[in-house]
Amino acid sequence: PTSLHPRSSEDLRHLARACLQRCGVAIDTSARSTVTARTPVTGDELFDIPAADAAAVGAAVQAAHEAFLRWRTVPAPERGRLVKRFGELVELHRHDLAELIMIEVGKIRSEALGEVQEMIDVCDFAVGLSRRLEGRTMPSERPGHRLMETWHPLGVVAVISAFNFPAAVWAWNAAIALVCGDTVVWKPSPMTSLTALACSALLERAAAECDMPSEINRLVICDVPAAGILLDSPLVPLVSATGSERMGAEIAPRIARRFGRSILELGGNNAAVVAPSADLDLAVRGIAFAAVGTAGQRCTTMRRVIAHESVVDELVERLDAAYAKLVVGDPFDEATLVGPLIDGTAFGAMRRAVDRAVRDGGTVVTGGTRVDREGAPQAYYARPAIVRMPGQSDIVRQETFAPLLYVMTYDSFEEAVRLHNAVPQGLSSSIFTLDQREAESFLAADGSDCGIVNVNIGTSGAEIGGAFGGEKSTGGGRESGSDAWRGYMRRATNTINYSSALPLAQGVAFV
Ligand code: UN1
Repeated sequence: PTSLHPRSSEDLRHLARACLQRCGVAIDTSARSTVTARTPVTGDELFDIPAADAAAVGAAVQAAHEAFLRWRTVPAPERGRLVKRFGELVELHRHDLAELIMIEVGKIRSEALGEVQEMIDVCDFAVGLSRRLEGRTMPSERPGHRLMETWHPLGVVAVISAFNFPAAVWAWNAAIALVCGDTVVWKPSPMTSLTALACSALLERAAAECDMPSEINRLVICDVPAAGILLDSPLVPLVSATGSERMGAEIAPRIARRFGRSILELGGNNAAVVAPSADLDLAVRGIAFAAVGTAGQRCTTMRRVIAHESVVDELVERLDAAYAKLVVGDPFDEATLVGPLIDGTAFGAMRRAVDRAVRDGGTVVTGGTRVDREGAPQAYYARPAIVRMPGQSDIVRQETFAPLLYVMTYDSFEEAVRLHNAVPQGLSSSIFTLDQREAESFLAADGSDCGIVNVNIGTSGAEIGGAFGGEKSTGGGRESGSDAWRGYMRRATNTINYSSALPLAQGVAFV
């Protein structure tokens, strides 16, 4: 798939430029204000790319709004044609996008390709959806009347995405928004601008090939103050944002103040309950992937295990053995399973969390230490950590965005559910059990309080066909599949009178 096997920052620079070029990105080197692309693989800077100032963000919103005024009347299946072409181009450039993700996020190839696959999948989903944005009809209480609802495009959708899924999260939002007749302004994480440039260029090419306006998607690589325009502009009816709980708490009231809508995907503190009957082979593999995949930097990453007292020792022993085999290192090495953390701040947070957990009475089973990469002092590789905890202390109740797994124990099933739900976040959850009563109870109204509840698989790696998102401090938003599209449209309720009388609802008599 690649002719290059990068090692040095110079190799990565070269590869990034080649991928960008193949995706049709021309970097304007004359720009006044810039951001610097960087790679966590070596910790070095790559090169500068142009950044948008507040005026440019305002102009992008205006352009996307004007495009929306035309786009909303393009028939939905026609809009689907554009998304279909975009999906084909993503498929064609699958390796270019994956390599940019490897360079900018440090994902291993298989996971980077998986992220690109998620983009292709959501395009497929959106294309089908473009022929079925269906509304309901309801019986009217009045004779000769009909009651129905129609779903209309909403307007400009601002997509604010995080570094960890630099392409797929935008694609979930953009593919659905576009078939819904919305246009998009995308503010990516400044850490993953190159991937954003490549994705946007491919969508722009799809638009040109389909004879559709390129302003249906505007990329704004900008700082936080400039992005404020997306939060405050009345031309942006919906902001779909992925990031920290802190970010969500700042932006949600600001958007609400102008009665804008938001779809929030914030922190997760995802757990697995491991019951006495669990198939431990499955549990060990499921937990290991969910806890250390993407170096623990998914919002769905498993951060807690709540294991029954009768299985905890064997489980921890087997997890320890599985962790010992994990190759931590350069994501371009085929053998690597755990790439770098995004930066030194992330590693610092992991270290502090481990130390705090130990002060709270925890015991480190494995990991938590830095793995040095020779000649790359700014690259932060870490051995994934497992810490056994006597209880769910404050640090366990927080999301630390790193491969750090806390293991606690339970005695009764009720206690497991109670512990499970006693965190602020509510994104993803799972139970490993062969006991149907327990599985069903975990899925029930008084079971897991998360937006995603799994049985006998881990917490991460959701398919695009379902609605993705979570409750409580995770923010309540839903993206991607199922009927999440409704969040990207406005609903009109229509009453049509086809009689020659004018009966009033609720039997009201008037003139
Ligand atoms: C995220 O980490 O922001 O379920 C998204 C998963 C992926 C998406 C994660 N499909 O792990």
